Amino acid sequence: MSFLSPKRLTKISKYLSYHLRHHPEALDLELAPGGWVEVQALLKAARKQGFTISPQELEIVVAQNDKKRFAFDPSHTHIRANQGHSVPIDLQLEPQTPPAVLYHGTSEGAVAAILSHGLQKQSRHHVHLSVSLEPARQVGQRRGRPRVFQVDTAAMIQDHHTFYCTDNHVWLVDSVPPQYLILVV
Ligand code: HQG
Repeated sequence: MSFLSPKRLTKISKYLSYHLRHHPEALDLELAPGGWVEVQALLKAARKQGFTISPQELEIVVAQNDKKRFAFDPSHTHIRANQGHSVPIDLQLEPQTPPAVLYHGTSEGAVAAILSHGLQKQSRHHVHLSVSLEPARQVGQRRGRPRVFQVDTAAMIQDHHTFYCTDNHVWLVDSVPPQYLILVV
């Protein structure tokens, strides 16, 4: 099997996001350091809950997911969400130097608060930033009229802020104070 319908891909992806990022306990799973769970344990727990995913389907979802949200370890015995967690886990990422600017997409309604207080991580582990404007615009339009901030990451690095990059090329930072932000869209 190498093809899944877009509907099935999305359904499995949402199921995995829910459990691997936010509610592993709903499947009686614990995330190991790095956010990893055993593939066999995940599939077994899902089946028990009435949501059967075949190992082949899981391989396809990891490979074809539109945002590369999930990853296997090299042996494909463990899986994790690359980012976006709300449960407390250490993703075991090394600090990295980002490009001189990054982008953050948000909704129109959040702009005033962001300009006063900066970008805060809310319920997730980090603030999410992208390397180009278009993905940020797409993130912003999930919640209404999109707005995009450009982040002066070069200045933030000079001021000793720490950045991480996930396997799917999302940049993460604890917060972005307002002085580093310019509204560009
Ligand atoms: C906003 C999805 C008021 C922030 C997406 C965002 C992304 C503030 C929201 C990924 C604020 C948090 C992450 C402040 C930040 N006052 N609002 N001071 N600071 N905000 O979902 O970045 O499909 O936690 O702008 O596509 O929207 O799940 O973060 O609007 O890639 O893989 O508070 O999640 O990817 O929302 O989205 P989120 P996000 P997935």
